Amino acid sequence: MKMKIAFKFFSILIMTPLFIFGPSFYLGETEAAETKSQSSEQSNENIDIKLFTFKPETIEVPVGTTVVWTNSDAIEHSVTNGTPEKPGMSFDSDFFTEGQTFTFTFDKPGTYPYFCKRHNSMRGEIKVVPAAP
Ligand SMILES: [Cu+2]
Repeated sequence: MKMKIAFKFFSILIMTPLFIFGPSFYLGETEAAETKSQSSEQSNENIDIKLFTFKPETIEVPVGTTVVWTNSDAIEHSVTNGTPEKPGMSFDSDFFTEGQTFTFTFDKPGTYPYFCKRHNSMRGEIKVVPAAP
């Protein structure tokens, strides 16, 4: 009988540190996961289309950024990848009018020139750089 009681106490002695340290281990993992999700958080950049101009014309963004173009002219424009001489394949909003927006998320680093299909002098450029570590 005495041996049985001693064994009970012994097992409590072993279990206690698990109860004390167990949760803190889990907390550590949770913090790491939160930090990771914060660093890969995606952001938005806004470009205004006004008076036949993309404003700003050139921006540099980290990969994963979503760019939102808003047409503020009372006339249709497009946001088309490439140049009038050599259209690209990445994106083409087609024509959209005042108050409407076009949204595109840049998932790969690179330089993305773009233009308006109706007004070929309207040009812009998105430079996508690798995300900060
Ligand atoms: Cu235009």
